[in-house]
Amino acid sequence: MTETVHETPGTTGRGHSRPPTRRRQVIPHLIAGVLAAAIFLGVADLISQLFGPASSPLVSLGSTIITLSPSWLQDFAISYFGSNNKLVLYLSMGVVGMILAAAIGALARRSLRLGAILFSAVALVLLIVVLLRPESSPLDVVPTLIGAGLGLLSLLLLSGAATGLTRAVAADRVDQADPVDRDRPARTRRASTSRPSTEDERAHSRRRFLSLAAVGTAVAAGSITFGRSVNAFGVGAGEAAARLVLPTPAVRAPAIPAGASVGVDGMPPFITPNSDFYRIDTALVVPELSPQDWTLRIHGLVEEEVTIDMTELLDLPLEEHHITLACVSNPVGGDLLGNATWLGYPIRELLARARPLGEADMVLSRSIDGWTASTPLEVLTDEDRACLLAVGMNGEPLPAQHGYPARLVVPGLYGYVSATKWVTELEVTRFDAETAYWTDRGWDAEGPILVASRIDVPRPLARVSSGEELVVAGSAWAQHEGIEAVELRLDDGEWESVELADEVNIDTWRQWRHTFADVESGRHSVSVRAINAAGETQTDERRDPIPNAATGQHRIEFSVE
Ligand SMILES: Nc1nc2c(c(=O)[nH]1)N[C@H]1C(S)=C(S)[C@@H](COP(=O)(O)O)O[C@H]1N2
Ligand SMILES: [Mo]
Repeated sequence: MTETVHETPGTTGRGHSRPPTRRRQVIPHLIAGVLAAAIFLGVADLISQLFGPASSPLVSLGSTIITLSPSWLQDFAISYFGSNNKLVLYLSMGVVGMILAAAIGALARRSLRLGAILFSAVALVLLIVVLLRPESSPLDVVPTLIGAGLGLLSLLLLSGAATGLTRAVAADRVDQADPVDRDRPARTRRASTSRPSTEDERAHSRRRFLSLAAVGTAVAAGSITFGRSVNAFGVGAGEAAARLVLPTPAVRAPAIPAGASVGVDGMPPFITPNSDFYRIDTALVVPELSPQDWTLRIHGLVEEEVTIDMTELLDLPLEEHHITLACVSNPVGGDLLGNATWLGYPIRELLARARPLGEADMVLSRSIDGWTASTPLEVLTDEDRACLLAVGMNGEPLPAQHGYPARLVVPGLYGYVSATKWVTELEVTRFDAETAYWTDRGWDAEGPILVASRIDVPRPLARVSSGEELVVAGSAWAQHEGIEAVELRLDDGEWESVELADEVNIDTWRQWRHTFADVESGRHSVSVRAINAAGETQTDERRDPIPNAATGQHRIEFSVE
């Protein structure tokens, strides 16, 4: 690789001569850059499975982006992409990464050394990102080093082959079709004054580039497919089930009565299956915590520090409760909430063992990956509230994404201030002494759930046949307060009270339905509002989720034809 690419014909700055050709000539170099980057990140992501999650440059970069993102961006990602927000993050990283890699490939065409230096600089930045992760250890640089080495080698090989390819093609074209180019300085004429390449030589350089690119594509695709990042999306519920055997509950939750569902097609089931349960957290890779290694430490403003392990926890009289979890970032009409039967031990009992001091007013729960939530002590010690240290969800051990092996579930508070997954620590403290992850990013420190409701049927913009009855159905929730009534309004008409499904308890959502007879043909809208057991009506004032939940009434449009 002695000649740099700008010395070859057809690539010097004659803007008018053959732009389409020049553009085509750059393509193999763009491919070289993208493949080299894909091999780098893919191989590192694959090897990272032998080390901790932070050892994958993709994971560490993604986690760093999440930590450094301004609050509005995180809020936007959660509200608009919901449980898919991590997929969107990876895809955006992929697009930006590809553009950067293609640019490095294009530069490597001008100067292979420059390309290699830029590639190494990016690798160095990623090494630093890996090292700066709180959960990484020095050994975690190994996958990035190996990946970067292979990526750099690929860049050199592929760029070299791409140069060979474009030179062979260009040399012919210059000699045969572009006499004007002959008056360029001698240095750049070298290739054009040489004899035209033979058909054989051209075929050879094409084969060389294509076979290298094919091998590169296979390595990149294979390592990405079996790498850590892709597999992090596939962690299922079944896997955890095999690793922990739940005891029989000492207190069973009452069976769900048939009347808890309104029985309308298109309504979500009253109990959300684990596989459909929304997932929101800052963990790009689900923390892996084995039940044998798990402990929960209760400390801080307590008379006695308490630590409990999984064997002890499973020996305690566990209780089952139906509780609907909700995310503060849920937009009006959104689906960032789910209802499950949780199995766990009352947190109040564990706190009673530690005996909080009189000045304490908050519990800062912390997960294995350092995320924190601030929950009022008063809520956690409430005799009438099933605040759980949960190990089971709908009859199974917690799925990995939902906090395996143990998490908190608190009726009546949004998840961000209470539902710590992979929980390992409860620090008894004060609101004026410490703040939690989202509080530091502008969200309310306490986060009680507001009364809310949603129309599930018909879907927005549905077409309903005239002559049939119009059935409208949905969900309403005001956890730990209870739903008193739900009202609907067709177009700008009067609010009408609708039929409620049976109340299972005040901690779960409640389904409702209504039938409108004789709705005229044409476009219509229907709005919903709920009233909680304290008599508060869901406001129609629209407000963003930050700092303590979106407000406004869900309204959908549909047409009768
Ligand atoms: N460790 C940890 N726990 C967490 C979070 C998190 O980012 N990290 N997010 C919280 C938020 S914002 C919500 S809404 C709930 C969601 O729980 P789920 O993913 O099981 O539905 O988990 C909470 N627990
Ligand atoms: Mo949330």
